[in-house]
Amino acid sequence: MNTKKNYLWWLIPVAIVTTFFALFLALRGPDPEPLANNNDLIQNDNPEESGLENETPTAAAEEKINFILSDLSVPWEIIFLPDESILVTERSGSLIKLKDGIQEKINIDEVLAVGEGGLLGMALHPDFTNNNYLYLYFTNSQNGTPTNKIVRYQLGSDPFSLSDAQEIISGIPSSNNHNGGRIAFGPDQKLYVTTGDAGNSSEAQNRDSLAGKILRLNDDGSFPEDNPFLSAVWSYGHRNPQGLAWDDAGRLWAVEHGRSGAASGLDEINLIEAGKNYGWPTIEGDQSDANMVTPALHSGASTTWAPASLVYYNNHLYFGGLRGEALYSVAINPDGSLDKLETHLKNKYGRLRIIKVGPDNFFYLGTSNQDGRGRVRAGDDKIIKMALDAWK
Ligand SMILES: [Ca+2]
Repeated sequence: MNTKKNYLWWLIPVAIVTTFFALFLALRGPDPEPLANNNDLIQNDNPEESGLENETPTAAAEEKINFILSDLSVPWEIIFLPDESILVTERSGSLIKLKDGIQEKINIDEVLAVGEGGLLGMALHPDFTNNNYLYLYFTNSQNGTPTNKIVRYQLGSDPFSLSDAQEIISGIPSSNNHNGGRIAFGPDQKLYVTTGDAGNSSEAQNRDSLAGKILRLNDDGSFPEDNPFLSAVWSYGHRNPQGLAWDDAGRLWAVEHGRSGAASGLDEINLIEAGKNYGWPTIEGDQSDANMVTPALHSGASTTWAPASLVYYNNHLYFGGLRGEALYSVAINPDGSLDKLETHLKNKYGRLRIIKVGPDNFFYLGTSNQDGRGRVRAGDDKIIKMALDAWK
């Protein structure tokens, strides 16, 4: 009898603690929103720290999404440095570095940001680890005329700096619209460059003009001897290509904006081969010509993707759509043809310009809602880091 009584006495403090704990839980309310649902400037960039690696495939997709940068002005390109920092260009002329949650910024005074021009593409030299060469494509004023050029810099990390500016190519026609601007080193270690027709469509057919082309350069800006026309031109007849990617078979793919304005649509994905004519402005859509290449895939006359980037990953091409406000993907068939186009994240983040796959196997997307054509959302523009299956 005594033993039982002692036991009950011992239970009283336990009951009090339990009651207080229950009251505490009730008063505290639900758990705070996960990181992915707010737009704080810097969020947890590390999948281990953010717990992403512990998520099962059935976990809410939102938890696989982090906004790693926000309040940007038209981010145009993202690249990943060997030291795990991330560089972002803003069209207005700044280069941003993000490392361990810390942002640093360089303003490039020479940049002339008008219309679709400004600081656009960016690439690392294939031997960046040894030479620290960073290539930037931007619009500037040459004797009062807006012109696009590529400048190679030595990138310093401590302090974050650009030095030893070396002009690689200049005189690429610019105008309010159609400035091209994507640059990338290919598997052949050559620098490929997309240029727009700068609003003068006939120049795309003029092989002596740098407008409406895909160019191929040596790393110092000279043209390789095996280019098809003894010039920088690799392919021509382009309207405004803005995405370049190589697949595992070494084939070069490019996306370009089709006709715009009242008659929109007819955006293109092309398989790019040396010396070929991609038709603008002579043929569009399914039209053909003996000496011109019809696109591997196009959007049709009534749909506009406004494809603004391109990346190859796991046998698929992915590209961001501005007016389409979506991320698009298409599988490459074994015969090299393209499968059916798929649309993801439609209207979720607005206009999507950049898509990249990081060395961490996450997608990095950049919005473009501050470019004067979109509906600006809280925190725009943003860089969104996303697990590869986040939208599924
Ligand atoms: Ca074409």
